[in-house]
Amino acid sequence: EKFIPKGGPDGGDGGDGGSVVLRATTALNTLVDFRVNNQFRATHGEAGKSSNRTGSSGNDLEIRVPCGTQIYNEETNELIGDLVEEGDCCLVAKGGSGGKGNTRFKSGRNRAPRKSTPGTKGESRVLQLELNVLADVGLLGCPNAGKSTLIRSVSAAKPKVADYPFTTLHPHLGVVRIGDEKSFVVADIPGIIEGASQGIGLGTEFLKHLSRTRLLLHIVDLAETEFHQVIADNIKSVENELKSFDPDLFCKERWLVFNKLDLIPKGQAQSRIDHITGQLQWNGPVYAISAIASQGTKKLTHQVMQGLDALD
Ligand SMILES: Nc1nc2c(ncn2[C@@H]2O[C@H](COP(=O)(O)OP(=O)(O)OP(=O)(O)O)[C@@H](O)[C@H]2O)c(=O)[nH]1
Ligand SMILES: [Mg+2]
Repeated sequence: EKFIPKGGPDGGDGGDGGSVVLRATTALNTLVDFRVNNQFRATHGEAGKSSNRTGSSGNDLEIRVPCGTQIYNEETNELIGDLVEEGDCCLVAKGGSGGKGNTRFKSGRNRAPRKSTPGTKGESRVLQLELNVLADVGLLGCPNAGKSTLIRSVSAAKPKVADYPFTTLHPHLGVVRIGDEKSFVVADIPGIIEGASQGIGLGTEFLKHLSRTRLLLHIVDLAETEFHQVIADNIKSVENELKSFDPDLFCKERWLVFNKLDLIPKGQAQSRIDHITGQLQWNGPVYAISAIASQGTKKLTHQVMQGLDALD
């Protein structure tokens, strides 16, 4: 120690390195920022100082991610975090601990130890982030059934709508407001077809986005054909894809929503629906709407809100 005659060792401990933490926030809803900026490092701990002062610790680095982000260890594919709600966080790389200064090694015998131990290295990890859509209600159905048209008509979301199948390529979310106080979130996913679980069409990749919803609206184009059996079979094949993708999803509360009512000659809609549901032996809720004309959509969204409240 300087200036103190026969002063002993006075090297303080090194500070701990900062850790890297991911935290969920509702302020973000995509992971696109990580395409550009995807390497992060918390600050180092400072070296220990003289007069037995401990070096200051590094600051933790907090990275904000959207709610619904799942964090995987890229090497092992192990799920290491699942950030669902605002504020949920996950420590993904722990900072190293500071080394011990030479003061620690002072003893009766050794008054001037040269010894100190170095700090440990902080962890470094390669992660894969996946965003699972968090919605209350999922729209499900064949391509071209009118799912995107429905979400456009009941929310501010504006996914592409077009007169050809597989228009929607990515899930979209829309917030449906009921009165001033209530709302729910709907997810529009790409249509699925028979064989999707074997990779036909866009596959079932998107069905996983429905796994956390509480209610599924199965949208059906009632005007696709006059043949009830064909429509019933299409509904069945969507059900089969659901079942083979995930039996839990199949058991989830699901309502049938017949769409494109505006294209059905007056007075025929109910008997068509009765035939189809009869063929399916369907006992669940049934709605008939025209997404494009916003006919029946208000009733549907109000019932959905009530249904969600009841499921809570
Ligand atoms: N007449 C009529 N046409 C509709 C109605 N709803 C949707 N359509 C039309 O049906 C076509 C397909 O609608 P989309 O909303 O893109 O269907 P989708 O289910 O999202 O289709 P994918 O994204 O391919 O799965 C478009 O041409 C829509 O304008 C409706 O209520 N009445
Ligand atoms: Mg669509």
